[in-house]
Amino acid sequence: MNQNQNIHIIGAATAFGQPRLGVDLGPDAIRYAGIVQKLKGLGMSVVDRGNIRGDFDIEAGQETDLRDDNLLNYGAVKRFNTALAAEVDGSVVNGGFPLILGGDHSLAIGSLAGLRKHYDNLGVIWYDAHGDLNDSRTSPTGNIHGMPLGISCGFGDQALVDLYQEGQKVRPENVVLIGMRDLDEGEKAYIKENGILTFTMMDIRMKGIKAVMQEAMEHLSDKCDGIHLSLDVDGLDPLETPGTGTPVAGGLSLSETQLAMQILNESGRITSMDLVEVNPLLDDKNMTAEKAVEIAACLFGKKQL
Ligand code: NNH
Ligand code: MN
Ligand code: MN
Ligand code: MN
Repeated sequence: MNQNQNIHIIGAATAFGQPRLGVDLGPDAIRYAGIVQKLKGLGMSVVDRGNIRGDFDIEAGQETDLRDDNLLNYGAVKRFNTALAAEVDGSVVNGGFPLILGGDHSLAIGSLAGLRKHYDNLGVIWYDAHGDLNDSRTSPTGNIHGMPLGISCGFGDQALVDLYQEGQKVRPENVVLIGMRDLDEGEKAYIKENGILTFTMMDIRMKGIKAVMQEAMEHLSDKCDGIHLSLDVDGLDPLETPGTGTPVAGGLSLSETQLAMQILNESGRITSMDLVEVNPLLDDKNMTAEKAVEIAACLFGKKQL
């Protein structure tokens, strides 16, 4: 990344967006896997701004209040993301590249809300098995981690849409979906209605990840004033990243992801990143956090030779 080497690590220790505990330990798992040393070793300046924890009650265990309107842990998600948005906003104010470690993907509501203060035409690359474009009516689960991109596009619960700053944070035409293979029916309809540029796994198998990443950047480069990468580790195949709550077979390999990150690095256009859904309690030897560190390293310029 040539334009901003001042990385601010923000630990988003949330599990509120889904029912499985342990994903709130993701940020520390990624730290234990050595992210700070790895990025410093690439010549980056790295400041660890610690964790945002929200009002998680470890003794009581997680409250799982599924509201009648199909939004799990609604209040906790809203409070958590308001705090995260302020932290991300502050990071950009201070000249940082926000690197948000998760934590479940509902945290993207907060990261995109904080970024909105600084970008009028933010591009978003959503690297995931899922579209995260549900709202409470289309969601099969009520889990808000399946909704953050829809909410950020202005679709869904109004208080979440208006979080931190009123209205839509991202335009659907500035979104690119990569790695899709488990889209719910409502999400498929939303993608078609809004013409979101989408690369399913089948598209990636047909075209190759290099062409897909180039098309994604061509779509965003000219019109966007910043580009946010939101990378859910379940975009990779579960053989590579088993420590995640909703694995889906048939995903991207580590090697394809390394190449994708290298292309983004060479573009010099990525201005922030979420690295999410690492759950060390579902893992074998912190393998998924280690892959997460490798992915981040490639985004920041790690080369094989
Ligand atoms: N689409 C499903 C839902 O809305 C699964 C979402 N799970 C994710 N998204 N991990 O990335 O509940
Ligand atoms: Mn996912
Ligand atoms: Mn599904
Ligand atoms: Mn996701």
